[in-house]
Amino acid sequence: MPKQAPERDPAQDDPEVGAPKHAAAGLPAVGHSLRMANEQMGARRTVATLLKVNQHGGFDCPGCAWPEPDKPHTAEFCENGAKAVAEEATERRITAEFFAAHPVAELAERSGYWLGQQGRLTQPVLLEEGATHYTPVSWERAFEIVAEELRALDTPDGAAFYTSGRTSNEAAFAYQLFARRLGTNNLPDCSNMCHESSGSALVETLGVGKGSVSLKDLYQADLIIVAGQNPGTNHPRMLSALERAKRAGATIVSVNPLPEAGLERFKNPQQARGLVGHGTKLTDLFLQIRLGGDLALFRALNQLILAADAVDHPFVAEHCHGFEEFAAEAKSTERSAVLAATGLEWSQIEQLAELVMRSEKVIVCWAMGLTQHKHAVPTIREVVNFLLLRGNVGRTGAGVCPVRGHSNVQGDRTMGIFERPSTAFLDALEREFDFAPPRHHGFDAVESIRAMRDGRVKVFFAMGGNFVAATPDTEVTEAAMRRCRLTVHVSTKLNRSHVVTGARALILPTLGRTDRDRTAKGDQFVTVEDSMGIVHSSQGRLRPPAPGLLSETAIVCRLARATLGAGDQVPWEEFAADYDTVRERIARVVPGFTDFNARVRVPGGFALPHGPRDSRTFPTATGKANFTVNPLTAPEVPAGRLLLQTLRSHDQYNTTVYGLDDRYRGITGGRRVVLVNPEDLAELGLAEGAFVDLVSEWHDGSERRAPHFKLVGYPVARGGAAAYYPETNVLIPLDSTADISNTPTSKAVVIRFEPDSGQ
Ligand SMILES: Nc1nc2c(c(=O)[nH]1)N[C@H]1C(S)=C(S)[C@@H](COP(=O)(O)OP(=O)(O)OC[C@H]3O[C@@H](n4cnc5c(=O)[nH]c(N)nc54)[C@H](O)[C@@H]3O)O[C@H]1N2
Ligand SMILES: Nc1nc2c(c(=O)[nH]1)N[C@H]1C(S)=C(S)[C@@H](COP(=O)(O)OP(=O)(O)OC[C@H]3O[C@@H](n4cnc5c(=O)[nH]c(N)nc54)[C@H](O)[C@@H]3O)O[C@H]1N2
Ligand SMILES: [Mo]
Repeated sequence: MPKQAPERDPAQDDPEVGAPKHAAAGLPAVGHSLRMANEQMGARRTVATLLKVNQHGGFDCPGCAWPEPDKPHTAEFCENGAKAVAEEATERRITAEFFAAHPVAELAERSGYWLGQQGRLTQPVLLEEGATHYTPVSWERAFEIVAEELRALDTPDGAAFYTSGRTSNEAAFAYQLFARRLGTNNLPDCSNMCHESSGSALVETLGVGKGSVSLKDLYQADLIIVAGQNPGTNHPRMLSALERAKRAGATIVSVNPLPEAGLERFKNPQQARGLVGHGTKLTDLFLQIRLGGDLALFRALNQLILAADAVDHPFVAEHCHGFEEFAAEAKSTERSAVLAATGLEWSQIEQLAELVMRSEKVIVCWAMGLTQHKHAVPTIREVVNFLLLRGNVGRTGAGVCPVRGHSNVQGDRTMGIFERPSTAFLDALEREFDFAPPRHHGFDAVESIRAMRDGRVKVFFAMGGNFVAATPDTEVTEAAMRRCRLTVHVSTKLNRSHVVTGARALILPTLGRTDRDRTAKGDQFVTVEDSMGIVHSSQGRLRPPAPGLLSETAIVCRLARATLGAGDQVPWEEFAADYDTVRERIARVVPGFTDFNARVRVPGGFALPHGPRDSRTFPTATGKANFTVNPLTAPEVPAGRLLLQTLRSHDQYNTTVYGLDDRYRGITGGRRVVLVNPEDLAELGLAEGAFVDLVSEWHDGSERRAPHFKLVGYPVARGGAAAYYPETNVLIPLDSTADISNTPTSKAVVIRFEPDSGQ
């Protein structure tokens, strides 16, 4: 039997600190995942569900976007995938009685962990203006209310339509079409806080904002550099791929301010030797870089490659643009600036440069450690320079590998969830559906918050996610949300964003990945695109948590009909009943999806075309791969201050907290910890174990405070600190964003410590 949700709300947690681990997965991971799954789902459902994860004909794991191998293992899931599944397939339910018993004001006092533990949402609920409680509402009435509020707007740009990256291709396509039929490109998404910097840098330099490698490339690489990523926790199945690459002879380098257990050693839970042995040593060279030092590191590598004339001249001559300007800048790189920015020894950088020059085929993988900095876009552009120099793009075993987060975040963007859609995409939409889509750009996530704060956006609609907990400057964001006329959340589980509401609010419960989706036309499946551009199907088999629950696609289509009227030319009813009809339209609008319905039915799916990878064609402004000039910058931190990065613990999925432990880092029973190098603590005259407030400082003189964090001495690179998100989002100023991509600088906030205010 599944366990009941906890009564107590452990909001004021009391973390304990033990020794960090040096290997990831293995038997403890298996035990841990099964225990959590069992608590939420009970034994029978656990077995039935976990065996269907990532299998051909099964459902796509709602965890991360790491691709599935051609021949999946019987249990192609990982500890954290199992937790993501258990979170969704839980047997716990939120019913009308729950909302009757808990006023919204009380729910707003609860922790996100407690809200998430209450179970699956089972019926639409409405918070009327001035009301204290959510009460049940019919689907028809719910759609009417949204339609009423949308029609009452002076301009369609008074609404914002957010998407979190779990939404299927079919739902995403229908959703963006609805927003554009209405007349707005206000389609912010979680990507704005995530890999937007990667997209910005890659589109400019290579012409495609996606990774250029497949799993096969990883298996064949000579050298894999993993920079700014913690796969042991966030992409555990990537460790199997790294292990396989390693066995085939690859060298692995990790670049990180933290020694992350998963990158040190891996005990593959799918193999006997992984369960009982010492596991495979993964990292050959660990560069413990300072926060934000990566641009300097790659600049220095490029300088060394140029100095040794180890450049792939034929590739550069034939396929690249801007080499001379880039080379002149790179050659001028000052060693002292590199050492200050990276905190590394020059000999370590030389060692990596030698590895690079000995390797035919090089891949760079990265995630949030690179994308969430002020200079994230130039940093990633410099990574591209680095790969182009030696012809490491469009060659087997080589390329760029931005590792995506949410399981369909890449697909959502392919489907047009973007506030700055391309002209080609809008033209195709116009041709297919015979209307004039809005051409002016919409708001991204940060701009949407500003617009809500200033009263320009009055209706906020979210397709999944947890907007107020995932975005920066929590107090500002929550106040902005409260200024809305109407806030609507399509969700599987209760979260913070549902209890920080506009004048009116709706929660619309929906089916998740694991649930059976049956319409009048029979069982439906959806499709997703993984981090490597493979599109495949996903079909849940579990009985939905309640009768009458609608899929995301059905919700969008019914809302569109209610808002746009029966005369609208888009066949919304047909879309909602038969997803093949949505896929037919996608095939005609989105490049690479020809014959979509047939090809996606082939087990394993199909790969989307990728010019740079497939044929070294670069659809950029110059028609070539662009070298770029990226002046060397690094974060500036005043004396007595540290640079804080906000990251994930092992027991969370973004804003969803599964538990209060961070096993690999040796933290148990709490989340309000801040990891600091013991030498920095000594210099600041602070003791490990003491409680402090974190106070962030911003250019305009404003300060933000996160009270009551336990100081943990930890081997982080000097000058930096690390603490978990979302507790620390309150510290990140709304205007502190990356140049060009406008991504919040979640990995770079200047802080100081003050005595615990005990709040
Ligand atoms: N279990 C689980 N899986 C997840 C998620 C989850 O929350 N839980 N989230 C999903 C999502 S949406 C995403 S985007 C991904 C996130 O995956 P990650 O990017 O791995 O997530 P973070 O915890 O933010 O870790 C950032 C890593 O970068 C390092 N880092 C920070 N700053 C720097 C820097 O300046 N330079 C370098 N070189 N390294 C740096 C940190 O020490 C840390 O190891 O994971 C996805 N998968
Ligand atoms: N400080 C700081 N802030 C960050 C980050 C950071 O590293 N540091 N990382 C950023 C990143 S990389 C990301 S991607 C964002 C994440 O931002 P979001 O995507 O907005 O947040 P999640 O926590 O992933 O959303 C979880 C919620 O999604 C809902 N949900 C789950 N499954 C489904 C489903 O199938 N359908 C629907 N409709 N709803 C579902 C549940 O209600 C759950 O509570 O946060 C960003 N914020
Ligand atoms: Mo993400």
